[in-house]
Amino acid sequence: MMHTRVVNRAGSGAVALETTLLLHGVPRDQGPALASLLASIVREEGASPALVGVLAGTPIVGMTDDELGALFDAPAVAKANTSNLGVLMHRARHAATTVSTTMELAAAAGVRVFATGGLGGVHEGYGTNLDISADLAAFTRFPVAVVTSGVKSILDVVSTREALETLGVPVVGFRTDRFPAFYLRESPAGVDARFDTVPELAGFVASELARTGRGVVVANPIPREAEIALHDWDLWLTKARETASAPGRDATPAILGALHTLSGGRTLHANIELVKDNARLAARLAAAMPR
Ligand code: PSU
Ligand code: MN
Repeated sequence: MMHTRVVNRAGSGAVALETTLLLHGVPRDQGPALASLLASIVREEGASPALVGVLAGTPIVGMTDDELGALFDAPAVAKANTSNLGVLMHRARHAATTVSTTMELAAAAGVRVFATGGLGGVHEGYGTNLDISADLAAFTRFPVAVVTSGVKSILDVVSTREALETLGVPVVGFRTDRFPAFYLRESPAGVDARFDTVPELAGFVASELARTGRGVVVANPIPREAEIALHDWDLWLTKARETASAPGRDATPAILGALHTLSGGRTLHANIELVKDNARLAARLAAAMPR
């Protein structure tokens, strides 16, 4: 039973957007501009953007520019997944929402479509501890379609795909048969089904959300012209793993940050291009969804 009360400013045909990507995924000074860019892309496609975050303990679906500004002005903004969201609300803290909590709050507001960059997942087990993102389990609980460029290539992509299968999460590809890996268009893993048109995708997503009350992964590969070459990627990832390591919730932001520096901004450019493309597809999906 769900009782999360949210300030709900979502319009019809809303597309949820997350705040962790903006506050912890790109350099701080680029977050506000990226937020307005994503919002304008969503509007261009005839849908309405709903930025999700937590302001002084209050979850908001459809943050205003001022509310987002307050998050950017705050000295430290926690990263909320489904495990710590309740405590952050209870303590009246600011928080940025990840995929799992953006899904949770979007579902509470009746928003069915959400655009992100890449899902969290199963981290590489290179001699360290088990680390599996709360993003995966969120799909078993919240009826939201998440448009994503697959899972971040910093993860064990094939194991993450297997974990989604174990959890019974439908993974569909938009114009692809392969499960994408964020900076890379393809991975060795596949999808459950391929959809080539937005109306067909919208028809499936609407009926699947209603049928199961659970989420759907809509995998949308990074645009070809923004893809990172495999050779560069391997080199940067090896170096990033040597320089950046952080425990728990800090792991993903630390390694993304290191990659952006090591690659001279090329991974950041790719990240922004894939998020823009996901916002565009999510908006087209939301606009085409039957009620
Ligand atoms: N997509 C991006 N950049 C990001 C994220 C997604 O392009 O920073 C965030 C999402 O909020 C996702 C989180 O939920 O990374 C995963 O964090 P973790 O591995 O700690 O679960
Ligand atoms: Mn983790």
